[in-house]
Amino acid sequence: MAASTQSPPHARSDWTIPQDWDRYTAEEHAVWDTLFARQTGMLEGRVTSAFGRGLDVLRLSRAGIPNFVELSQRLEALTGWRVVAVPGLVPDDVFFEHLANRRFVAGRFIRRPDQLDYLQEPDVFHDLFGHVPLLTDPAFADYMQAYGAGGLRAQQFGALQKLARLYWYTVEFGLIREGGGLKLYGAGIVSSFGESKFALDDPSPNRIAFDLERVMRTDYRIDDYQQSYFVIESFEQLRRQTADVDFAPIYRRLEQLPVLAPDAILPTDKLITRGTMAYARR
Ligand code: HBI
Ligand code: FE
Repeated sequence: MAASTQSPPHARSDWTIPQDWDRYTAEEHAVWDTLFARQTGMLEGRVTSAFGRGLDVLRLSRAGIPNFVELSQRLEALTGWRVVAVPGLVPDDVFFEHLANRRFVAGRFIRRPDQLDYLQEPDVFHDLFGHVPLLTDPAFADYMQAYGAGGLRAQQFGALQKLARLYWYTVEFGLIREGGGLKLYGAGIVSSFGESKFALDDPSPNRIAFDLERVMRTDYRIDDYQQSYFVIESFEQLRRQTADVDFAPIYRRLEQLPVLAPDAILPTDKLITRGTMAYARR
């Protein structure tokens, strides 16, 4: 495997940096508190119960940006995961290597008060509030590790794009069926005020039952709300379909099939809601 890009001079060779928790300003902690209060309010009744349990057991709260060392102690006792700080986006192989070893990489910086709704790079609010609560769920925790291990292998098969689509439509933008309705679990949704309403309530997007190979064929948008969301039955389903599963035969099969547009609907899809695409076409 090709060696990844050299880490920046201020980072360690695995791209991690000290969080330097003492250096956050009062204004930065206040941004966390504002986002935390707004998002927990919005998510009431909309998010998977595993997320709320995660917030509770990790004692994530409206009391400033969490200290990664303290958070990691609680998390490690539950599922063996830790949280490490990185300067921003890291190369794919570095990212996968951390996940495969149960280390979740998180940005240390937080968005400015005038950027509460929009930012390009994942910040500490997206990474911690969005991703870390579900790492307390044993099945989801195993899925994330399997994803990292699978990523290292996908690079050898030239199948990174397929695996990235899986991450996008589950870890970042997934929905789950729970208690007779749909609930949110994807970190990109649960950390976004606008999308946490849109993904569940808006008539525009498709909501389709999750199918691993179907998802691996589906392109996605990174610059706007999704046109299709995929709905899992349980985190156990994700674990079962990825942990100790060899994706090589799947990648070979998918080579023969066309890539699907974000709004595509197949005759074989189990459609939960057919989207009007009104928002997407506006
Ligand atoms: N780096 N810090 C960080 N966070 C991510 O979510 C991330 C990354 N590097 C690569 C990456 N994600 C994705 O491209 C992979 O899922 C393919
Ligand atoms: Fe993310």
